[in-house]
Amino acid sequence: MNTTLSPLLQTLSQCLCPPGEGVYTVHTGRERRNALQEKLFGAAALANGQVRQAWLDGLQANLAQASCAVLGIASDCGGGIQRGANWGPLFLRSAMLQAQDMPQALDLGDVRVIPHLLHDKYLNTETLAACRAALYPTLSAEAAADLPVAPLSIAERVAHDVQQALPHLKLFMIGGDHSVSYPMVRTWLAARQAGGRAALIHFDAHTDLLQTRLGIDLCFGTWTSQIFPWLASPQHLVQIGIRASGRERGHWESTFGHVQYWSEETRQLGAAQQAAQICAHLHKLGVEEIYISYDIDCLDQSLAGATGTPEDGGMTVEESLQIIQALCAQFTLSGADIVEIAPMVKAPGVAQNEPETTLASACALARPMLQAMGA
Ligand SMILES: [Mn+2]
Repeated sequence: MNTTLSPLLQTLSQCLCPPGEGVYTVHTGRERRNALQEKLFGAAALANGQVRQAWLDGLQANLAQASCAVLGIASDCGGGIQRGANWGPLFLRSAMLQAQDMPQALDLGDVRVIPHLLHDKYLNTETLAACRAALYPTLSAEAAADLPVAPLSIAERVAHDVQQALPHLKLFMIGGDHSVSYPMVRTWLAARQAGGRAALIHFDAHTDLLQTRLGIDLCFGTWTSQIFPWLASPQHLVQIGIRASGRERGHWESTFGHVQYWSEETRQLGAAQQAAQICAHLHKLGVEEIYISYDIDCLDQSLAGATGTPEDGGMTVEESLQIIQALCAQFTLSGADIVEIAPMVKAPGVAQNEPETTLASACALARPMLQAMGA
């Protein structure tokens, strides 16, 4: 065993669980989890209760060589209109395993999620102690004292420790409501010391630029505004696909000083032209490396109805792919996520064939991103 990875493997074994277990369940929904784990670890491991050991063995054997890894964050505690994105990691993984031409990356597993928690900073001492005792029962209170308990805090610890031990390992995260992108992007940027070479590309129907929502500064509607302090300049954030906003584009751009491309503009301009414009903007800033955060509601609701806030007038999969492929050809994609897939949600008046339509769209978007990250 590679002993330099021992501390990281310990963090992962404490903070994560096997793929599909991020939604904590004793009974309800078990069959979906079992179907995924049977595909990943085999029927014998499942029947003999050896999934956890098989998962840990796989991490130990493959972590040092992997160039890209999948991480699930099955938390929708940061959502607020219609929950259900907690099932995104399980369903999208199953769809990706079924898609024949999907590149397969090492699966780190899921963040352990207490579904009532968001971030440790919102918790009092008693709750922190009680949740540490629940998540880390074999450790003394002293030994568990610095371990995180809420999903965003656990994700931040995992992303940080992965980055420290394996700086070349690129993470592809599956959410989760959009708040789960915050710890991933923040860690990704911190590792690059807010250098001017790193930019965040945010695909979404919504700006997610509120500074707080009902007093909460880390949630699906605010996470992007909280990223600004970590960017080299506001220009290092590019938002694409925006259309459902209480304010005009000019309001957001003048408030924050970044660039937005609304979906209407992309449609008029054409995706190829739009991609060229975005790439030119990034080249001018000296950007070399990008993180793509893709909220599935960037797509038109006919292509992604299984999500909390579907919107019409959105991008097509092909338009998105043209832009993603152009970006990946000209810049190093070193982190990415796809969030807000809520497979149990069926918005009224949206596509009939759900969640299959949304999952097929998400697979098509994930494919080039995983390829670009070396999966
Ligand atoms: Mn979003």
